Amino acid sequence: MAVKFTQALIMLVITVSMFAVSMANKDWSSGFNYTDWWSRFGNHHHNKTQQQQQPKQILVGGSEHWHFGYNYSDWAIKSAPFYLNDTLVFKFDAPNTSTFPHSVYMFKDIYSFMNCDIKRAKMLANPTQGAGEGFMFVSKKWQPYFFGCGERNGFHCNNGTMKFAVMPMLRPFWSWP
Ligand SMILES: *[C@@H]1O[C@H](CO)[C@@H](O)[C@H](O)[C@H]1NC(C)=O
Ligand SMILES: *[C@@H]1O[C@H](CO)[C@@H](O)[C@H](O)[C@H]1NC(C)=O
Ligand SMILES: *[C@@H]1O[C@H](CO)[C@@H](O)[C@H](O)[C@H]1NC(C)=O
Ligand SMILES: *[C@@H]1O[C@H](CO)[C@@H](O)[C@H](O)[C@H]1NC(C)=O
Ligand SMILES: *[C@@H]1O[C@H](CO)[C@@H](O)[C@H](O)[C@H]1NC(C)=O
Ligand SMILES: *[C@@H]1O[C@H](CO)[C@@H](O)[C@H](O)[C@H]1NC(C)=O
Ligand SMILES: [Cu+2]
Repeated sequence: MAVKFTQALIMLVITVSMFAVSMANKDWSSGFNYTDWWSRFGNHHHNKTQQQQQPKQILVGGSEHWHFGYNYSDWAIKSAPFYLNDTLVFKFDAPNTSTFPHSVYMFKDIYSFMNCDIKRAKMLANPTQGAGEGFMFVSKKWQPYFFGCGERNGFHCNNGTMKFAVMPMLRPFWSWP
């Protein structure tokens, strides 16, 4: 009985110390060191962390690019959060005899977005501007953005799920340059 208890205790100590070693190897464990933690405000440490916080380029739809029938609202929810100054990249091939044209519009408000009311939207990219590197849009303002395809007078937007909204967030304050 006592022997088993000692064995169990030794196992526990070994397990805990292994855990402690693996904790020590992780960068985030330094978060418990308050001296270190405060220095994050000072901008001279944690270069790696700061690099991860730089604005990013986000390919709309991922490998799906920008096409009819992919659920971009779903994609946007799964790809959140988006941050200020992040770049959204819309890629769509220039139309030819076998492919349909697409475009990028920005709706003025949530109502025109919900109804895919192209008349109350501004064209950002015409059907040829998604070729090559794609069309790039930088979300510079802290406001919701409503995107949709403008082709077929809103049909791609309404029936092809080619629409999504993003609300860029402010970056965590300790990562400001
Ligand atoms: C806490 O972090 C500071 C700065 O990185 C370091 O100088 C100090 O030795 C650390 N203290 C402990 C207890 O690890
Ligand atoms: C941050 O890291 C990059 C490369 O990883 C390096 O070029 C740069 O000098 C570093 N900046 C600071 C302030 O350490
Ligand atoms: C697209 O995805 C959203 C969010 O997941 C969902 O609410 C919506 O019903 C989907 N639309 C279609 C047409 O499947
Ligand atoms: C976004 O970029 C602009 C100009 O490039 C800059 O003035 C602004 O401070 C940036 N905002 C954020 C939150 O990074
Ligand atoms: C039309 O464009 C698509 C996508 O770029 C390409 O795969 C296809 O071969 C093109 N078709 C014609 C007839 O040019
Ligand atoms: C396409 O969208 C319109 C407008 O929202 C709607 O009335 C129509 O039923 C939709 N058609 C299909 C096939 O989803
Ligand atoms: Cu389209």
